[in-house]
Amino acid sequence: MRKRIALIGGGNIGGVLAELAAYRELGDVVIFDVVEGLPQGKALDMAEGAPLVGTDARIEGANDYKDIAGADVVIITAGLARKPGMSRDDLLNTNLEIMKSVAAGVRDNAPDAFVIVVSNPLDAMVYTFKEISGFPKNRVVGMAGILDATRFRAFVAWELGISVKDVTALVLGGHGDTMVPLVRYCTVAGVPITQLLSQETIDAIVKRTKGAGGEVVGLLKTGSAFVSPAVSAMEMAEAYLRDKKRVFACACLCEGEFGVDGLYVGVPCVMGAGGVERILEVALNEEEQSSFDASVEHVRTLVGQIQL
Ligand code: TXD
Repeated sequence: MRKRIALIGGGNIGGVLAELAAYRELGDVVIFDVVEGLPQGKALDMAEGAPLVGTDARIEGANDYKDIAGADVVIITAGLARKPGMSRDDLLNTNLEIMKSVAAGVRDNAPDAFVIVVSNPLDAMVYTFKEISGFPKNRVVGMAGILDATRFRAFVAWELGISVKDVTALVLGGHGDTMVPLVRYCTVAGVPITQLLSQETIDAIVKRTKGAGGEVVGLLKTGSAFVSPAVSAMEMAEAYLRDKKRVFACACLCEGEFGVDGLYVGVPCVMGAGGVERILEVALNEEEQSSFDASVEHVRTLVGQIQL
């Protein structure tokens, strides 16, 4: 019996998610969107390509929440994306109203699902979903740090002319300009990058990582990054579906960890069949702690604007 993966939002990221999930045969896929025909058209197109890819996963489109019933995993990308000149926080008011309706729909139709929130502003949207759905904290997580760390890894690999597979990285805190790439914990096959790159180059990579989302928005002009976010969210979904005990930074509900209580913020966690199985509290030096605390305060201020 294949698992069932519901994608709430069938836009740029939702479409790539559907293709990844179905073509990797992670489960049967249902794409939900409010636009009539959009999820159905994308699903039909992908399903018609299945014979060449060799997947027997079912791919369906829906405009009614009853069609997500029984979903094991729900990935939420419903909401507006940035345009040039916008910050992620600028999306709060519009996407908050969307998330309220999405959270109710998922709560009422897929009450046992593991939920990955992608919509921006991420830390506020995942908090909103948790509050409205009432799902346990291990089954509600935000996709952010894994993407930011992946970008950091790519930039380091390109600079050194090495395989992207041999770079590891952690990016904590809020998903925005205050994110905290942990340079001290970034390695190339276990070798700290501080032994391989100058401080000037490292500083430039940190700066590019923080602005990476905006860099793509500025180039695309009509929307934001969608393939790397989709790949990142699918990595999380696969860790859950296949009980892989993966470790990456995600927006998790902290209840005392890292000195944070009652907020979703990017921290390292173990992800497996239990969802967010535990948060790994890594040691931060004074500078890292200060940057992390500042990022948490930014998230707290943003969440403080939410009227549920
Ligand atoms: O790292 C991260 N978390 C971010 C997240 C990385 C990149 C993009 N990030 C955010 O994801 C972005 O700022 C947006 O808030 C979401 C989705 O981005 P995407 O690029 O997929 O946006 P699209 O292409 O506009 O798709 C959004 C879809 C679109 O088809 C709408 O019709 C649909 O959402 N939508 C809804 N679906 C369900 N229910 C409701 N109410 C709804 N409203 C809009």
